[in-house]
Amino acid sequence: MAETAAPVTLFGARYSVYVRIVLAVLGEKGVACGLVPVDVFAEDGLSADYLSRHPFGRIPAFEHDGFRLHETSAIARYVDEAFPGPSLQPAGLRERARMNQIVAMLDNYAYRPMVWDVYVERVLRAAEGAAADEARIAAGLSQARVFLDALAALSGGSRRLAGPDLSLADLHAAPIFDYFTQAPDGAAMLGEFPALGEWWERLRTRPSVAAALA
Ligand SMILES: N[C@@H](CCC(=O)N[C@@H](CS)C(=O)NCC(=O)O)C(=O)O
Repeated sequence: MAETAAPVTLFGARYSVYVRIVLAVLGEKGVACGLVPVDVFAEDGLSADYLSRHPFGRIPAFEHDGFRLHETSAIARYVDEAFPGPSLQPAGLRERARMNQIVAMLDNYAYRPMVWDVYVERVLRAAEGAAADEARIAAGLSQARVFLDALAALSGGSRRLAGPDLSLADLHAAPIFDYFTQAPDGAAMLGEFPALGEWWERLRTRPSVAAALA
């Protein structure tokens, strides 16, 4: 049995969507963690020590009381179950399946188009003084619309994405929506989904989320 008071360490960088998801979950459970900086985009590559924690060379990696883990959704579920406080996973079988479905949709159909195709091309490229790839933005927006249509249908205007209570689905979505809505095209598209827009306004100021996104 893991010792919940044992130190929690996260390896990664604060700009990372996936690091931010884990920070939000830790914040929600009131768990302090140390963040060891790892820059996956460093020119000299990743250290052998880091690759022993994460053989796929992504961030984050996680350690608690000697237990090492990578893959954000596994880390999030572990943190939720290892530490006290309100559960971030619905008790009902089907509600929990719905939450897991939304998390998988975020990983597979939202992260790349909403963050890399829309945010990086529209916001980051401009900050770098580089030209945006408009075709990539258009393709990303088109995939984002499919995702938002599906998400709106599944969440059905409920207070949170997977029902009335905050869950891992909301915390998994937050950094992706934060980056997406920094692009004017992204914010305008979310405006076409009023229930999701209200959900996002409620979520973004929640202390655990605001701290993770800071
Ligand atoms: N499946 C991984 C994905 C993590 C991931 O893609 N992290 C990004 C940063 S947000 C990364 O490490 N990117 C580096 C790369 O793509 O080379 C997880 O769930 O943790």
